[in-house]
Amino acid sequence: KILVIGACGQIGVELTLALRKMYGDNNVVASDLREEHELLRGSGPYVSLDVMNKEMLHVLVIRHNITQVYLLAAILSATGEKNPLLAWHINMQSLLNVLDIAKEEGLDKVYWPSSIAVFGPDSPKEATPQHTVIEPTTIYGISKFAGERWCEYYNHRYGVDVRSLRYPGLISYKSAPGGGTTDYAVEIYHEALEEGTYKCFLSESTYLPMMYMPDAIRATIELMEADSARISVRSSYNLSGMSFSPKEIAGAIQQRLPDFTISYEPDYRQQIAEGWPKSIDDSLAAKDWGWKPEFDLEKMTDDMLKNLKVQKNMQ
Ligand code: VAH
Repeated sequence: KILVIGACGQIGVELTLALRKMYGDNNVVASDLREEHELLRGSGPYVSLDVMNKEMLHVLVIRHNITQVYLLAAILSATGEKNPLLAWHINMQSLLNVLDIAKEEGLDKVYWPSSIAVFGPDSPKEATPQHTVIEPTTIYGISKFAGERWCEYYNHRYGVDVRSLRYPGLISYKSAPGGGTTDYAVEIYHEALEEGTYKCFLSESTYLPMMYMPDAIRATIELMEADSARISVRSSYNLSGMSFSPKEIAGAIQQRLPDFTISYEPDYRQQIAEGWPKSIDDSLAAKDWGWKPEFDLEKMTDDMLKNLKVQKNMQ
């Protein structure tokens, strides 16, 4: 059975639904600190879990016959800068709890997301390679890079089959983003429909690596389904979907909603974004397990606006 930790988060909701579709509702136990997300209600078993409580997690793994864990609970980049020590503690201890229980219980597989936030100002900005200078400058990025090192250590030393992806900024309509620097790319679609205008907290030409959630979910499942012998990276794979700037996503929206307007008021998140790559080289993911994104900015914008209109009961 699969346990999803952080199942009510932006990735967790969609990953839980996708895993339930693939493996059967009752074979995927969803858990979170928060109460069950409305989209999950009635779709399968749900338990309240604080992943920082190792004993509670261990009991849950045994009681539910868990064989795989997807750990999605984390404090993201923008929130992390407001409380660095808490972000470090939560992001690291949650991972160490899961890795150690995976080792003790001989779990089949563990999934844990890293992020393009591991790269810092000194990493190459374009087509950032899998192996390069990595000096993260946010606590979120530092915790993700340290977590990658722990994943590789538990794999090499104890044989834990842990797999990871360095997600770009993720865009989705089913669940809200959780306090990241790339959240503007989700907010802009909601505001375009509700207000007709959006005040962007990044400057207009801030290029960032991004991905539509359906691609991110498919990448996660394809990685986890791949034959273990094909996995050559046990820290975390670079993963790429598309890259765009606020100006470009605003332009794509204006093509569909001509009256939409955007203004720019960069805040503290501008500096975080400027430390990250503009684009990512994910050729190793393509080579090892056949990764190929399907959504570009145009296709994503059509899908986001179509689904948000339904969600907001608009024509
Ligand atoms: C964040 N959405 O902004 C996350 C992600 C690459 C960005 O890690 O913190």
